[in-house]
Amino acid sequence: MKEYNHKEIEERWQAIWKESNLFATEEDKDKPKSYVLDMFPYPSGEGLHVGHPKGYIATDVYSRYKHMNGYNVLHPMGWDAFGLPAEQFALANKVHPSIAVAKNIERFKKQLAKIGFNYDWTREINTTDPKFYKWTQWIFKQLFKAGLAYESHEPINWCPSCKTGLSNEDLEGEACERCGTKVTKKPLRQWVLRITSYADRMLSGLEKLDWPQSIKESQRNWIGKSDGAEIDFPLFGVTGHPDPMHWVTIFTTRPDTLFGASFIAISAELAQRWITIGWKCSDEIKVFIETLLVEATERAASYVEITEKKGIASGITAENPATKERVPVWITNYVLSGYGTGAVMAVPAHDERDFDFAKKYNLPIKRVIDPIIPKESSEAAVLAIEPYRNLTMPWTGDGVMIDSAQFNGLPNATASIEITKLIGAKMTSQYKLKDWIFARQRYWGEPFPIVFDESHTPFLVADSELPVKLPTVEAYEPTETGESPLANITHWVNVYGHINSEGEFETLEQSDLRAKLFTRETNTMPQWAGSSWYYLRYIDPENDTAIVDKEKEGNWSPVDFYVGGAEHATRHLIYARFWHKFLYDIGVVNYDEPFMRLQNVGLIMASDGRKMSKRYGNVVNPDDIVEIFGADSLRIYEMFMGPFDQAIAWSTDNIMGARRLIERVWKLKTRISDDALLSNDTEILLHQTIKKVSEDIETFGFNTAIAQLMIFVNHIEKLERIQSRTYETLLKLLAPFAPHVTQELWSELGYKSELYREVWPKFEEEKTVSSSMTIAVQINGKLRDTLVLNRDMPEESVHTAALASPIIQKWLNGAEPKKIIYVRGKIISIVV
Ligand code: ANZ
Repeated sequence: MKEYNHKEIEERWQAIWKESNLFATEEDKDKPKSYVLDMFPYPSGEGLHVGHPKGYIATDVYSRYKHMNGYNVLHPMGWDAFGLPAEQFALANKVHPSIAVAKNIERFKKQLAKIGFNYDWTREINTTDPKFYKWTQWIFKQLFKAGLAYESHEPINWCPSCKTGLSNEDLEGEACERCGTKVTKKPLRQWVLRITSYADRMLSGLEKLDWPQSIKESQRNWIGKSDGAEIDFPLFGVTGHPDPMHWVTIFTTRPDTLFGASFIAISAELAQRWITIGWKCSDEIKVFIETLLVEATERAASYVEITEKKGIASGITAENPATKERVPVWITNYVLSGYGTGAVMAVPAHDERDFDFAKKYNLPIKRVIDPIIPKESSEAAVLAIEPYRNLTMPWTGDGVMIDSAQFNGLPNATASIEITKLIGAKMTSQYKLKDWIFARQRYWGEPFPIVFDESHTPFLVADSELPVKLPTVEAYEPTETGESPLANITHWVNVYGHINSEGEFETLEQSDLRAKLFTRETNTMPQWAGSSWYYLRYIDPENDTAIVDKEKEGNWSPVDFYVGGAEHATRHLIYARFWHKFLYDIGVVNYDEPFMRLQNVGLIMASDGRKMSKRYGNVVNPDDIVEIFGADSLRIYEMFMGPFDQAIAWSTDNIMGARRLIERVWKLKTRISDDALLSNDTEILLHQTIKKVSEDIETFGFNTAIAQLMIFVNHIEKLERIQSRTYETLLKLLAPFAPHVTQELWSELGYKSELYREVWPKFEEEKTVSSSMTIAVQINGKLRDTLVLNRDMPEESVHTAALASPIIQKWLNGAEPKKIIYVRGKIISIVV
């Protein structure tokens, strides 16, 4: 028998498949579709390690399975190649980023090719290709036209090491997510996208998505919606002329505590604004406000929390709309200016921050909610409530209303609604989500389709001039100042042109009488831009007139199954959903969510338990594994390692297990025969195996699918002859996992066809359950024999069968049974 030579087999079939274009996407109108997508990689200079392909193998198995089940499959691949990592690699290696990227892509592709993926490479995309980023720029234009892109000069996160501004999503705590440097705040001119306009729809849209709960929860927390009310408190004693302010609006999530509000706390920024509109306060207050503002800036720059709450009474009072009582307005450092209205009704009895502040400045603390003590509570439980009752601690939980006029006795949740109604407060929501800082002061990104006139008014560049290409330059180091390196490239920055009838910029010859000087926007887009819509481009990668043809989009979208790292829970997956919803609103796409089902890939750790990284010298290169063990072994091993979404350490030893499974299947081919009979138990196990493998691939339970295949191989290995149909079914079931060796064996059986185009085996539910039962036979309490009988056999026949057994007859030795007890389906006990 020929030896299993993985190298020869894999290289040969890969060449055949490439030549015959086997994996070209089919668009057969009569078939259902399955769009299976990997999070596309950033082609790093380090190449792939064995952890990278885990997700790709999974989508490959899944999409092959779908194909064999009669689906049109779209399974594409591309490159997310803009951004800091590529630029830093290029700087370190003194090559231009475009050259580095091209090289790295070539290397990645070679590595991927060896693993035998069914990618349709004719649809490959690259975010740095001008033909691609033309459409990224086009989307920015639509956002701008819709009023969703605006310029801002607010202080933003600045990484002193990467020398660029960053969005909140780019931080890990207070540090730059890329390099770990603590970020500072720096005022910079920025483009910002109004992602907050989509906050509500991004929340409600989560409901219909088949995503891991943990990812949905991360998104909910990131969006951070708080429902509450805005309540106006009329102001008194505001000095200044003409009357500067008549009321202050506070945001609260707890209208139920209104009767317990004992002062109003406002931010220094709001106090400052009051001064600007005419409030005449004392110099002491002015100085205090100044101090708070300076401290706030310092804190923001170094990301420290407030250590000590501080405040000053403003001399103004505010009237509680429910009680008509007047309470003092304090200017404090603990109310944030960027959240809610920058003003709070302080309820020290029920809020910790207000409590601390009230204690420090001796302000009244008024309880309005009493904790509920269940009747049968222990003495200890009753005692535990004491500190809340005697005002040594704030009670922040639920309870029953007290000292709140007509609301007394109500549960506080009910009171919340009733009190809001009573005073006619406006129900509103606040979000933690901030608008998306959408500009980077770096070279390697998409240029903006924006020019400015001499008064710094921005104009969109006309579609006919897209893409605005990134100029090829020698030096592209970032600057200290926060100015993009593009700013120094004067021949690119300065452009002559005019504003056409549509209000957009078009270039003209300098000599043209209509031509005026404009300057290009020199920031570039963040690395998340291209990945926010790339999946649409695979559907129609060559389209020159639209980002995607809407009918084609309708045929393939949404992505049915998206697989990638859990670290994208809030960044990429928030941004892409935002853009997609916007594209839906402007009629570019047919459905308002991009990714219906999402699955996280668990990391493959190095055998030392750490992350695989060149830094630690613990990287395993898939090329080596493919060389020694074969791609099919690598594929089976990675799918068998453990539950798909869990992090598991690599073990080169364990790959032998996968290899052995293949070798055993390989050897079985000598035992197949056309006229071998299919025994009952083999048939049952076969149907069970088809069922289990199918269901497990659907649910990404690959490890248990392979375990089932192993059980099946164990079983048929014991047979002298294997029915060829059975062996063929085994090959089909194994094909998505080990496409090369199964194809080889398939063709050795004489088939000219591709297994990829074969029909996935079907199981019959009735045949997955055994029709027999195993009965233990005891004589006087001792096990003497076991019988395999038909499951439906009546009790009498079971008796007869037991007594007829030669072994039992021997043990009975002619004795007459006194009693026979039968426990259905289990045991028959004979007493003599
Ligand atoms: C009265 C009150 C009573 C409150 C009570 C809480 C408990 P989340 O859930 O994070 O949205 N708040 C409102 N704006 C603020 C600001 N700019 N800076 C600091 N605190 C602010 O928190 C909402 C609550 O935080 C609001 O509800 C308000 O205090 C405070 F027993 O109003 B509450």
